[in-house]
Amino acid sequence: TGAALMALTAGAALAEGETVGFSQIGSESGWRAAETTLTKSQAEERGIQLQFSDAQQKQENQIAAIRSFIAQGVDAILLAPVVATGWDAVLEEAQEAEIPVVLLDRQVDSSDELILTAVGSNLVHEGEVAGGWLVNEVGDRECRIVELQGTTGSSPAIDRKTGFENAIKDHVNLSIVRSQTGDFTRAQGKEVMESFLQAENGGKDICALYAHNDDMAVGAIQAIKEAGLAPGKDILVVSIDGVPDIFQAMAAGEANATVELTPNMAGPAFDALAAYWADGTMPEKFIQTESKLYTQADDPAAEYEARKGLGY
Ligand code: GZL
Repeated sequence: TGAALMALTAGAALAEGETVGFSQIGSESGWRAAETTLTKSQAEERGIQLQFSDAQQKQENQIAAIRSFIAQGVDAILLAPVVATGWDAVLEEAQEAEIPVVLLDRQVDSSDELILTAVGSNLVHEGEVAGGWLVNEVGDRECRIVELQGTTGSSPAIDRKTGFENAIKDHVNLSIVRSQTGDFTRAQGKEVMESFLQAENGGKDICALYAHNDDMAVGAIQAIKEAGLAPGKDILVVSIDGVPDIFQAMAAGEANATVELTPNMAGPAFDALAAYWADGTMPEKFIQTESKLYTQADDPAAEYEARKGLGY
């Protein structure tokens, strides 16, 4: 919850003088911006020198940044991998240089021998929670669903789709009739939703939108309104992240449910690194953050207040 996020610095393990390179995907969503803000503030709190690189959502820029961190001889590398494949070579180079790599918020297909640990949510579970909410909400009613997928080839796009499909597979009245990537951004979420609305009888044949993140849902909500329909009523809206703007939409009755993803991935990452630097303590290979469902019944206006200004 918002309060938990505010307790970030409680018990922050110090690591005076260490230098960490952070290869961040970009700033494609409000959630990503919050993760960057919190990583920088956590580094500050702990006396860590952070070298920050924004890859503009391009894997080649991330690989170049990691190589430059290796050349600099940093004490650790944080990597939020834009896609799941293509990391073996550069992760082997980091291992050769004996620089520990910690993954944030997304997974890679490479062997986990090549990373110190990965901090993130159970992405399949998030999709299952979102799908489970919709199953309960519609009951036996026929429900044609459109899906806005995250960045193609990213672990959240793959796993959130799997989880949602797991949740609805035994309910023949629910079906995904259109599914396309909106690349986790508001602009593309709006654009793709406009095409879904046109293709589905002006949106009259759409019962629900499942968006892999809130930013695409917020863009889609705009498109639904411009099509003369009521988001949250004519078309149910369920998404993932828990950014302030989705709570604002919920409070206005324009969105129905979100699965919260904490943007504080750096806290657990820096804690694991502090222990590793101190005495070689090896963390678990996956440090899971919690996923919590919020609906209109959970005082969305208060949740908005608790999160706004946290760097989203
Ligand atoms: C999920 C994370 C996703 C967020 C999006 O762990 O990688 O990336 O859900 C962001 O908002 O673009």
